[in-house]
Amino acid sequence: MGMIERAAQMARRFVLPGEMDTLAPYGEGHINHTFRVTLKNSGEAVILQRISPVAFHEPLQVMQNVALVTGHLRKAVERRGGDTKRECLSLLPSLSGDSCEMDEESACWRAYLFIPDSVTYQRVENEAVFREAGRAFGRFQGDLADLNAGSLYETIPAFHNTPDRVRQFCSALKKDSAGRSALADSEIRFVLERATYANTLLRQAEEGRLPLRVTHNDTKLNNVLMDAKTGKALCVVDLDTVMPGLAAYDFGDAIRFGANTAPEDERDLSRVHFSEPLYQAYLEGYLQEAGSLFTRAEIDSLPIGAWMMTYECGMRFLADYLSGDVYFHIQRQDDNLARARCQFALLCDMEDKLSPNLIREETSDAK
Ligand code: ADP
Ligand code: GN1
Ligand code: MG
Repeated sequence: MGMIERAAQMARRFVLPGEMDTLAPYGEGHINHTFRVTLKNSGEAVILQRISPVAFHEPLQVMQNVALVTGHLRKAVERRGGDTKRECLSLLPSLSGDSCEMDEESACWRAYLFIPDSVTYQRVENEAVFREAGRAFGRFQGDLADLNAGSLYETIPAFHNTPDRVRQFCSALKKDSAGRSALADSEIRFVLERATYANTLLRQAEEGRLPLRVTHNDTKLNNVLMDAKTGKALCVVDLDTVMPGLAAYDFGDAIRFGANTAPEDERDLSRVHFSEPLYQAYLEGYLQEAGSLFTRAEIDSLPIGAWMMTYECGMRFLADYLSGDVYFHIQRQDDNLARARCQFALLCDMEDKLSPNLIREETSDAK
């Protein structure tokens, strides 16, 4: 059975707010399979998703986290008199009253109400959009500040544990299961040369210098919905990786994607630059909403987060290339290599432009 047919079959197992009309793939996520379902005689639509079993080994735990987090965010929206249909995600129950359904291949499916009159940007078009994304993730952080981090499952263990990612990279390199390591010689060296810095954030956290918070952990621009009319941030989506983490992860991952002057998979590396104005715009929006929560050490850790998430993500793309593209969706055979190259070009520019902040960190570490 093809994926669309399977999706149509699974859609019928949820309580939809109308009769299904059309169903089509939706969005540009790299992990889950997402579909938009339109309904007959209804202005409403539904987002149907197959959670990736490769990425998430315990989908029921993912769904428990999602239910807890969406419930908590809904209360925050209610408290500020917001619109709960558009400013937070609404899970739809299945016919058997559960939050998800398993298909015949044991993959887990769920459904959300489609948030109307919203847009997602695949690229930062200007500083205002990125500042608004910063506000959205800052607000998200603030709204979840009173949720006990211990009540959440770790849906992908050690997700942003960069030294662990280095070990996984070395193991993929050793296996070389797709026989591609000779094609990525300089990129492999690039990763290994920087491996000694992989522990910087984690060490600060382990020493109690950075607090663990409830973080999103996948703060790509296309995980924020904006109001199609006003351009204001509406709702943060893609909650599968919400778990305990550092503010630097959320800040850093957003910067990795959005402060790049080129798309994440740009092949012409002369177009790839780290934009300081975009970095500042996101920082402003983020701190406007969440700055009062943060300690001095946390604020100082944000540029390190930008470096770390760019390094880590490039290394993850390269590891997946070496393993034969088992994790990230691809269109072309060498997409993961192109994505890794792009992250590394960005990292080099970041090292030039952010170095005063990175060096300050090294010096204060030495004390
Ligand atoms: P993935 O994990 O594959 O990235 P996402 O949960 O981010 O999946 O969904 C993919 C895209 O679908 C998002 O980038 C966003 O554009 C859109 N989307 C997700 N949920 C909703 C929703 N409830 N309403 C409208 N659009 C949504
Ligand atoms: C994946 O699901 P999506 O496309 O928003 C990945 C992120 C990477 C990102 C790179 C669960 O995000 O960690 O940074 O691709 N999500 C997961 O584009 O691995
Ligand atoms: Mg996504």
